Amino acid sequence: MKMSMRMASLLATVSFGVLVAGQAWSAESLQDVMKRRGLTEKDVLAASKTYTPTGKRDEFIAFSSGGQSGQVIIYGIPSMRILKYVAVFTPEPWQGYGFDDESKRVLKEGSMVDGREITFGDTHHPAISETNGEYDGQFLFINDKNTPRIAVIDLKDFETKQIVRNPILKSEHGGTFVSPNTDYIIEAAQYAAPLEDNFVPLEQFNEKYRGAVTYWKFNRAKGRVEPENSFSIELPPYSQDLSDFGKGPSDGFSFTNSFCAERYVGGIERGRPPFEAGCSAKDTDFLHVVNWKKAEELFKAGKTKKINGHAVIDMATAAKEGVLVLIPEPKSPHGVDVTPDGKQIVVAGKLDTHASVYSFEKIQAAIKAGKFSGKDEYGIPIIAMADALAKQVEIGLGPLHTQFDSKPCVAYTSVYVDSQVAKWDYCEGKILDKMSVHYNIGHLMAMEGDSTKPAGKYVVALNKLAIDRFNPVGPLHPQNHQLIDASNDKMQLLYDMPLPLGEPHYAVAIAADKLKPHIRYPHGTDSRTEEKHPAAVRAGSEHTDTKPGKVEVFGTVIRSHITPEIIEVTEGDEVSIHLTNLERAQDETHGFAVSKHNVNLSLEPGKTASATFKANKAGVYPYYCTEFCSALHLEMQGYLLVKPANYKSTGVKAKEGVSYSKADYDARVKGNIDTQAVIDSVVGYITSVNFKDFPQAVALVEDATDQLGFAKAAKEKSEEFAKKQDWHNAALWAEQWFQYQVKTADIGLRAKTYLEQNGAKKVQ
Ligand code: RUQ
Ligand code: CUA
Repeated sequence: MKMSMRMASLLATVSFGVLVAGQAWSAESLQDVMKRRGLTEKDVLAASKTYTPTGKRDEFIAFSSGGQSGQVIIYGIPSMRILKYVAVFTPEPWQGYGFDDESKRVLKEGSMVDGREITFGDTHHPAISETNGEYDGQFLFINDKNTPRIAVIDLKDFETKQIVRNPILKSEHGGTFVSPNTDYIIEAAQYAAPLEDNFVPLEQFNEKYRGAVTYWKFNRAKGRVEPENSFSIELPPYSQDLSDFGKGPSDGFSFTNSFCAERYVGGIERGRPPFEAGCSAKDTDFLHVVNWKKAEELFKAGKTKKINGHAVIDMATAAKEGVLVLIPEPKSPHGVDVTPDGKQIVVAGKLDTHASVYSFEKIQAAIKAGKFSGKDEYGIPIIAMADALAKQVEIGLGPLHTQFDSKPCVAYTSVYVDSQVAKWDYCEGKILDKMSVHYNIGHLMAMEGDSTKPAGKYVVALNKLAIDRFNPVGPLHPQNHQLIDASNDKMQLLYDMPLPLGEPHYAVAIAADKLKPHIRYPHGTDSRTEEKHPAAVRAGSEHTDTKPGKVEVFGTVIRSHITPEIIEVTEGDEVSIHLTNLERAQDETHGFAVSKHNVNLSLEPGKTASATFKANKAGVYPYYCTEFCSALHLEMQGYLLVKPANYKSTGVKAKEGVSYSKADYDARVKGNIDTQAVIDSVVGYITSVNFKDFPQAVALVEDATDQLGFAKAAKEKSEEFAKKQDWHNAALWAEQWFQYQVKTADIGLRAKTYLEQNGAKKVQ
């Protein structure tokens, strides 16, 4: 009776990973459902283009700015299922970001400003690393508009590895954009300010306030930005906006537009009309054309000055050496987007109904011929608009950003005021289709739509307002990303996805098969340095170092216990807990949280992470695993005992809650022998097939073998106690032996199911 219950519990446990989906079909027909839910045929067609059955994957993966959340949002296309938020500029407890020592170091690189800790970021433009102008899926970069800085995310594990603060900007917007081989990442200023960190009165705006564009050098092999090899170009105080790198024929150049070339300074309380009036008064602003290859030469030749330790090419040098020219562009432009062939540059203006298409060939010809219409007040040569423009196309009210299709000459432009996406031909200069979106679209994203090889198929409208699209959740509404089928001549709206985490500005989407992330780390990895963690340990070598005032724990986690289970320290000690997750199986993450100490680690398979804190108050603090990792997840627990400074043990002996007899011991052993038979049959199956050809199964088998080894050690301990006729401890160790068996069987059965479902073959 007892035994069968234990077997039942074993089977209940192991069925965790083995459930095969197979719900019965309801009796309703498609017509019934359409009628009941009020769906049209068009709705059902749209649903069938985005619905992704369980177990099926998406074709594209989108990386969206998380706006004010300071994070990156990742979702799949066409399912629009959110897959992850990557913590970047803001602490995020689930990933342990800003809670473990390792990520705190990354976050601190960019968060300490003049003694103030910045825990907010305003992300705008993500960029995927490129090789020859095509997305390569290795790295993602993103900027913070508010505290100018950029971050590097490694797409091997989707973690933020580096944050670099801009040493001269006080505000930025036009980042991040990568050069065709990701040698440089652009970060361009927005609101002009002195490049030094001092106070300068606004009355000296024209003379002392400046914009700039920074070219961050990226070292691909190291996966890090190199500030010492990076430089900036000083720019006039024109409120620079978005930027883009040239490609193909325009490789070596970059383009940055601007929106307040009037250099107007508002001040409502000083009786002046607001910024919005003065900044939109003139008919044109300036497109900045930068020969960055030439600028790089100047930088390498030392023709720079240092501001806050950072190399800056001043405007006079930039103008004299032909690094910088200006071209008028219509009224308050926003997006500047280079066509996939690199021959043209599309600029769209918020207050102009046209998209202006500039010809790079014409720009080059004007520069070569020295054909300038004059200079601006800072001595920078200006090319007349007519000498650079290829055409202007009437798009609608408030065109903003442009993305490109896989079909030649086809572009999509977001139209903010009209709340539309316009599909148009930039070679012929004609509109092909228009579609309404909901509402007030900012950026839009085509698949790989700013690379040299756009993939077509879908466009996503990143709408600024949702208004009435979703169930109301209070005055603050989610954002609305709308998926559009762009594979036919006419665009079709497929799906509305609410995004409730900040206001995403730009997003980029890459073919999913270009991403090859790890499923586990090599044992004991510090994920932020990507090196072996100095505090990593293996099973059996866990230990604690106690020095006056400092306790350091070197522990492990594995289903379903934390080693150590009791940590004793003295009030006032600094405590560092380093934990290594010994698991190799996919998705076997453990968490680690300590009551009342603001500690939460995320320990993915193979990772080592640390928490350092002050145990400043005597007391009893439970700690536990925060990921539901196994049937005995709740038992994955322990105690941090913080003893008062001069605590003396009272010598009290613990009384057990329950005590076990020889009969209990015998029953457990009998059950364990039966369980072993189950395990043997699973092992028999696995070794009878070619499991070694399946890396995922191999990882599971390795984990199962570990657990079986632990089972053996627990069995030996139980037998030792039995020899001494200490039946209580013998029964407890026999129980632990069983627990290891359960885990072995659980992992083994997952491997078996995986092998069966993936066509493993019998071997002789
Ligand atoms: S944007 S406001 Cu890219 Cu249109 Cu940031
Ligand atoms: Cu480990 Cu829950």
